[in-house]
Amino acid sequence: MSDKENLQPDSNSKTDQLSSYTKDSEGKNLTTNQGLKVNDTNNSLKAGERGSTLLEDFLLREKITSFDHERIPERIVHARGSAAHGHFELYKSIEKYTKAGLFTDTSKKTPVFVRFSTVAGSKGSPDLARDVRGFAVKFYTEEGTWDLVGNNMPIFFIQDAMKFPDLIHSVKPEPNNEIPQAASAHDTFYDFVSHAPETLHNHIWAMSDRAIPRSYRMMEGFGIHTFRFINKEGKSHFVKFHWKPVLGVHSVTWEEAVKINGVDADFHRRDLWEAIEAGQYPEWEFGIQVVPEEDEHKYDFDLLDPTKLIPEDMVPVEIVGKMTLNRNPSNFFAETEQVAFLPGHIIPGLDFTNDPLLQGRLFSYRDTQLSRLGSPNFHQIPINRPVTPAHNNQRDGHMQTEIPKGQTAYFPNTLGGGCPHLAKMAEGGFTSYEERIDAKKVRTRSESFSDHFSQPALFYRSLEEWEKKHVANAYSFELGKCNQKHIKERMLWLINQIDEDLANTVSENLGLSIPDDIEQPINQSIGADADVEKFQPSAKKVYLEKDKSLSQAHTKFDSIATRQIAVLAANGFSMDDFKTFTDALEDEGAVCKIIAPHGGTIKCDQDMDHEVDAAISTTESVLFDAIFVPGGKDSVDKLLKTGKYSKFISEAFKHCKAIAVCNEGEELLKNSYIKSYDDDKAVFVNGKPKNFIDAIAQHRNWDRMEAASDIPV
Ligand code: HDE
Repeated sequence: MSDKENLQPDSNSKTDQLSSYTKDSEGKNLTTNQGLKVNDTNNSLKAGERGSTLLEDFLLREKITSFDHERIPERIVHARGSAAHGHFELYKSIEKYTKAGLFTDTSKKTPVFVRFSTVAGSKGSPDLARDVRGFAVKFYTEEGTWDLVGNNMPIFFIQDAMKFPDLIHSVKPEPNNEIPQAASAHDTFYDFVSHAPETLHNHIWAMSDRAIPRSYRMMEGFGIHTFRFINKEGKSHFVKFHWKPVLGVHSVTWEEAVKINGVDADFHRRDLWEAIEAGQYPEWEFGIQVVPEEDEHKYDFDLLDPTKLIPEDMVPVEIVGKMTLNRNPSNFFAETEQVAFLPGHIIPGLDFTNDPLLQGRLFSYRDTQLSRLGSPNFHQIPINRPVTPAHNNQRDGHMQTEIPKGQTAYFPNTLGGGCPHLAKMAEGGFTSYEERIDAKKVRTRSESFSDHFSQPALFYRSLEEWEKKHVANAYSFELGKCNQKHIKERMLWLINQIDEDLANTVSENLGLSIPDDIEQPINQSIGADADVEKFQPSAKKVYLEKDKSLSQAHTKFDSIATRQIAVLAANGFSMDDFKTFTDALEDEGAVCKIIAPHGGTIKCDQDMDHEVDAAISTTESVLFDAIFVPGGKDSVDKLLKTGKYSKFISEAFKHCKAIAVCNEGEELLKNSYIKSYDDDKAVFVNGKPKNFIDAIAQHRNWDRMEAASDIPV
């Protein structure tokens, strides 16, 4: 602990608390950990100029020992992540459902720390892997810390925590050769998936565009499990939690994802960091789906089954608040790496349900912090400290940093005045919801969990044609990467249960036929002596034709804020064109970047210098949302001489992005691989900035997808 950082204008109880732990070395001497001022940190102590190093060298030993031990185990899942600070605000009290302070007092701003992640890859893996994204939120409330540890998909792969190690072992790199990194497209994963039909729902989401978000700022978050809200009267309601991004839900294409991973493996991390640094704070609205206890058995699916969502058309999401992320961490390791999320961290007004996946998580997360952070005192690490004081009789352990005073460390006591004393419920004391239980102890799965096909089929039916095509391509890619024919055939059979057209397309791409006479896939989620027939997947049901919320075609398309626009220009570009477009784009919050043949500066036709944001050799089309080419003969002639500009613009067209060109700028379009753009609704030749802006807000012109597919870049 040392010098106080200046409090920032957006400070809150958590950032104030953190500031007392931050240190700043500006203007300070270099010292040892004991505060001894160091005169030379470049040379070790030696027996003569060319002699051996002395054991006595305590400066060398301290420096090297610290270095030798600076790594901690990476998270076993969700190792790759990025995080930010912010706050949560409540729009309206929902005290009819919950007594939690953050949901009843609209004047409160609750500090949050949010970590986004991929699941399968290691800490250094690329951001654009096809994968589920973690969406973990730590609310530092006045009643204690609440961790909502969710994902960007509303369901999970498995129904029981007992299968989690199997699922993860199958998707991680194969144990004999540690291949492939951050990829599900391999035999062991599909061996598992094809034998565990409960995975199919989350799996089809992972094959959709949701698994390759454009930005962390443009993806939804879900608590997944059904939780309980408890109100002041002690009444319980079932609840599912949702985060809806204010910028809408948008993704890149698989082909872009593959390229982005090569060009900028930190694409999502950088995007989050830069948006916050630029003051373009990411925001999500917080929504709840509430189901009264009496309706627990009303649905065609079991609310306790984490492989099922509640369609929003059946139970609408009620928006009740908003989260804003407005501060980047000061230190990646201290905050983003050491933050410890535990689904078991809840507060009065919330409780768990018997979802068997959630129940297992309540054990796993505390346990994993012990090996990751090394001590049961991980809650004392600054980022993990609650903003309310913690008092109890837990003591000692590795790296204890607190000094509890007094003679007693037990309860009840008289010697310590009975302190710390218990809290009555009226004082905010937590009590578990008194759920009635009258059951046999059994190791089994509920039969109400056996419907594995209805919801993947609902998801697929709800998609637009372009989204369906992406799903078919993803299945074809992933299974195409598998070596074992019997695994691919099993998968084809299962996909066929979801949708026949989808299975036909994939089977054609794989060059395999869909087996109709394979042995019924035995659901292996049962014990060796269980009745096999009883546990087979039940027949597909259609209780809803489509649910709009499942398709990204129905998200928000009303903003171009934070969108990255590449301005292709060289010396002599038209300042009038440039100003007309970039002023309009920047007024709407877009970020325009000049991509020139070289770094430094370029001159416009009015002889003014303009800072270049990137030389063409250092950047790629896939990093941008749209392209603008101002006119100016000299400029365009230069661009035409560099082949990469043609690739740049062709690629943007292929990926269905908006393109605007002015005057001579059209030559770039004519000299690209684009065959025809006359009728394209997102290509503008001497068009109006307003129309270009509207097209960027649409994210992509998917109508172009087929026509652009033959572009060879
Ligand atoms: Fe996790 N999960 N998980 N998980 N999970 C971890 O905890 C685990 C599950 C999720 O940014 C680990 O601190 C089990 C569902 C996120 O730090 C570990 C089961 C959901 C993060 C763990 C699940 C998640 C984790 C690894 C099945 C969405 C990253 C490191 C019973 C609702 C949090 C750690 C962060 C991390 C176990 C299933 C989301 C090993 C046993 C379902 C976002 O404890």
